[in-house]
Amino acid sequence: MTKTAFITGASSGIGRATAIALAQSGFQLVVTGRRRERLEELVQQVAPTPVHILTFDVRDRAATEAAVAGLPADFQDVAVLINNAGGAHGLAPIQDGDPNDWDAMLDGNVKGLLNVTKALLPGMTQRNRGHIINISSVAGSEVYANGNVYCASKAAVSALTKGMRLDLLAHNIRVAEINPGAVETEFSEVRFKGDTSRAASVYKGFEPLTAEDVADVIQFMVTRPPHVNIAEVLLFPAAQAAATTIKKDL
Ligand code: 8X3
Repeated sequence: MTKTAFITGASSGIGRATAIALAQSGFQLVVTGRRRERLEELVQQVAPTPVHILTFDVRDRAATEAAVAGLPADFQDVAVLINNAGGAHGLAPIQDGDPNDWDAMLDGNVKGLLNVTKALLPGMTQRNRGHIINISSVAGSEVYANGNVYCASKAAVSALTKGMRLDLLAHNIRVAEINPGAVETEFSEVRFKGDTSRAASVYKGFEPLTAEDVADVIQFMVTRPPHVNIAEVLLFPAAQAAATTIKKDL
């Protein structure tokens, strides 16, 4: 039977690239996001892979539960969950931080991941099978100046990954995290609220990872045999040695 992968935040970046990679590996997909048009384009791109689109905000627990409860029968047995939705909002000293940005990061990156996971776990625990990949970040293990709440949200994702792995062991559910460094996606545009030149400057002078580079590794992680769990991956571009140590030729 075709396995189903459920990918949050699939309308762009790492989520979208992962959806394409997993379709190539023979998975059928549930793709979620807030931008239906973008998800419909993705469906065209991966045709003839069967895809079910869900548009809901992971921060809305009731909407998340309703979306998962309403999955068509063919898509209900989710084998792989990619918790990708999330992002950074602002990059400012804590004293200048906008509490609305803090809410967006803590509600989206942390509680959103919990909402989606909670909705899918009854099926996985009943089946005694599942594989969950959380997209965390180098920011989950390294705090950098002005990263404060974003780093805290990713530290929470990394802690939750370890906690989930312990708690779900009894149900044969593999839980893992991938922690990318600099990946050129819409990440910085969102962080800098649409300031495209500031966003572009983050990736100037070196070759950052692409969303496809990250998706390649996720594809490898989820296609290992059932007795193998690649529990943690720290993925940097070759020019990066730590969160804020990047060799740039400017
Ligand atoms: C994205 C990488 O270094 O901007 O999580 O935190 S970083």
